[in-house]
Amino acid sequence: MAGLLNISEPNADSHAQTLNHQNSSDDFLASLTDASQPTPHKHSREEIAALFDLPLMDLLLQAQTVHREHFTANEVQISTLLSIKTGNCPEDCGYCSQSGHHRDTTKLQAEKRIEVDKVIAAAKRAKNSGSSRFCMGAAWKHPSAKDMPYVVELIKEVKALGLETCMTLGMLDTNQATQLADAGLDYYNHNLDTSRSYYEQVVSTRSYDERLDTIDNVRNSGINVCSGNIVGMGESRDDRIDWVHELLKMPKAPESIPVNLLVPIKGTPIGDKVLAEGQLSVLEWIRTIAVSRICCPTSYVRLSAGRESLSDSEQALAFMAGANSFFYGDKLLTTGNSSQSGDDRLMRELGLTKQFAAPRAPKVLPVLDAMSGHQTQVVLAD
Ligand code: SAM
Ligand code: DTB
Ligand code: SF4
Repeated sequence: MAGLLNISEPNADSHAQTLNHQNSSDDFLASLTDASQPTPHKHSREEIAALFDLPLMDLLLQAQTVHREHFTANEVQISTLLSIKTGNCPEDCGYCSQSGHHRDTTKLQAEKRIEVDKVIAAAKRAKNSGSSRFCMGAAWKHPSAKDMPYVVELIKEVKALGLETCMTLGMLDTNQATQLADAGLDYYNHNLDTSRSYYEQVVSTRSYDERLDTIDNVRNSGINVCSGNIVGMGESRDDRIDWVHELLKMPKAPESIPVNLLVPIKGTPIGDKVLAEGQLSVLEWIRTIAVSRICCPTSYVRLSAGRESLSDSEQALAFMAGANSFFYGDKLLTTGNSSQSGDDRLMRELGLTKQFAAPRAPKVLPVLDAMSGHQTQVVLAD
């Protein structure tokens, strides 16, 4: 039965669908968007694999159609990144320029925490350039007790500019997640990066379950979850399928899914291997975006690291695949990004418009007690 795939539909009465590559994209799409289904369709691993196997144009068509059912077409959310503490990270992530384990070979210049004023100045520039979200990243295993007042202050100050806030600071316990939520943090980025089975080829200083625990703590605190991957680290398609499946095993798919294309950094174990052996086809990254879009229809899917090396046409295909967010600004954390002027031109050529910021209110608000003249705090209900 060449060209035929069996796709089981777990939410329906055990009926199996047969998907013909040639002509049944519409039927399959209808099954994904059927309004009679009470809960969003959770794809099985077999279904995810079948999506990856589709002819590219069928996959892109489905992804773009699903995208338009849930989002305003041609509108993109844009975020600007800033590294607030760079390098000397105790973790040994094999792709990362910031790991202290690779510092002799990457020669990355480590930097201490950036002062609050400098972060605010960068956030103002991001806002003036049209970004709706400001993402702050720190090369920590986890924030220490003395880092918490600093990051809480950053969240409050950046929100006061009318920007959405995102942070990525490594592992968080429940108490830390609550503190960030109370300050009004909108998103927390914590990537699974790859499948559970490939994870040990990528990092040895922490476990996949520790990663999932932090994601749970973030979700339970009420902060939106941002969790994505890296494509092109030498993982197989099965690993990419397993990664999508992990997102669907969560109680709720992440609200934001950054799909990074590996930036191979000289001096990192994975970067050196990929530079020697060759990079994965960009089309496989585009497939991963499309499958993420179809399986997580209400999540923002973000073009993340790796855009600098891509042509306009490759990026256009990624938007066709359902991506609706990207990092804006000339720098990511330690590596370059597509230039802002180049991105403005590309958005004009593609007819894309920027989404406005919608930051959530902080849960804890400072108020002045009129009787005593002292500042106090009120905790807002959810
Ligand atoms: N230390 C925090 C952590 O690991 O969660 C936050 C910063 S870390 C740099 C954020 C993410 O950037 C990583 O999880 C990884 O997915 C991505 N990243 C880092 N280096 C990359 C590279 N060379 N190419 C592509 N993505 C990369
Ligand atoms: C994510 O998934 N990608 C961004 C953001 N989250 C923090 C980081 C990309 C980093 C790329 C390598 C660098 O600039 O160091
Ligand atoms: Fe540290 Fe994050 Fe880089 Fe891993 S990815 S080495 S945790 S900064």
